[in-house]
Amino acid sequence: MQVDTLITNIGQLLPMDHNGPVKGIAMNELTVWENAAVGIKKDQVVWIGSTDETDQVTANHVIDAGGKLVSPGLVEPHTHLVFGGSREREMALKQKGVPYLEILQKGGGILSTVKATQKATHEELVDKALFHLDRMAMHGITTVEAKSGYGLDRETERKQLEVVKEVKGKHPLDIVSTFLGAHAIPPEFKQDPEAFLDQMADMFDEIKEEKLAEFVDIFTETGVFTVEQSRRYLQKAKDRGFRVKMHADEIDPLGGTELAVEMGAISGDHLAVSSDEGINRLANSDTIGVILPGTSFYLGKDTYARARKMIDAGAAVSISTDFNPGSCVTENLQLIMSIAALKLNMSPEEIWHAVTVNAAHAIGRGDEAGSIAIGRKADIVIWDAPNYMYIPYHYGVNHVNTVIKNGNVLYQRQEIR
Ligand code: IZC
Ligand code: ZN
Repeated sequence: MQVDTLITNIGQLLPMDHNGPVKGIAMNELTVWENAAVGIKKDQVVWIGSTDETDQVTANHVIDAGGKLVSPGLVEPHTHLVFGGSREREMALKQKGVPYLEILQKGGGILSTVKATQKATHEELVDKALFHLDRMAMHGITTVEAKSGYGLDRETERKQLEVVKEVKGKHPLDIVSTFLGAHAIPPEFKQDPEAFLDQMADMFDEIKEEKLAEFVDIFTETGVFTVEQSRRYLQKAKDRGFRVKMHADEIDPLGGTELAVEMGAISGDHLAVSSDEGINRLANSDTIGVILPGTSFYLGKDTYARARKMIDAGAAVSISTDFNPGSCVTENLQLIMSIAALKLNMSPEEIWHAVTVNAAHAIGRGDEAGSIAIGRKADIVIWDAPNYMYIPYHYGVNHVNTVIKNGNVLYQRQEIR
């Protein structure tokens, strides 16, 4: 067989080839092929075999993986990619013990990013998003979900969604757009959050027609939107043909996990304080639990999502950075893999399912991203690691050696000596 690129001498290959999200104890069963090789033609994987069988393949270009680990490109299912400004000045408040929701109530937090995003030009936001996407790519991510939600008015929410659309055309990573107009209550609507939600829901039709977003999301939280408000808003989104997501049970246990399941959400995200009942319902549903343990860590909390209970009960779990300027300021999903090992007690096998196949299903990309399989897009990472357990183990640094996106080398670690 003739291929464009052949990756040979792969120490461990993680194909992650599944027909759907991987649930419950199956998350702990990881298929690993040793001494493997992968052939790529144009943007697709066309051949997978043993390094000993590569005489069957003629390649224009050979990459010797040198016995390293090779995985699918990581899938990042929850980011607030497009925003103006930054919030480093709030770190001192957090150190004094001022809670996240109190900072928000006083007009800081999300609302301070909203002001900066309203002020920023389209071009500034595009440049900033491209910068963060480059950094995600360098850390092994090849597909990213991106939310709006720092506009909280029609014009700025549109601006954010249009930035995502432009960035999609400019950046090699695949980007999946989510409308999070319901991210906070703007001060002018403090007395009437329902009217604000109506205004955001009035944007659904144009967003659908112009294909500006695939998913609709809401922040269901104390001082933000109630479960009842969220139910009504998400039902409207579903009636307009959107699949829905939720920021559920991040800080206060309001029953957001139960609502995500009730609404048939593609994912319920955060779930840091889900109830037992919420976890049971999640486990018996098709909703994927996207856990963001970096936010618990970054907000200085002792409470982490009960991932063990979720997986043991049978749920499909994914993990994500939640990259945003307030509650988790990192593009490094590998760091989150370590936090998942240390604070969620997830096994390395579970963690790899969480950042590939399950993350892809959480953003409706289960058919194209998150696996290495014949006929699939060639989104592949070669890691400076001897095995899959090594990535969560050696924490806080970038282990990427090479990122291949759509069959082409997108990033390669540079030698400095
Ligand atoms: O900007 O603080 N939780 N939304 C809900 C966030 C965190 C992002 C932010
Ligand atoms: Zn979020």
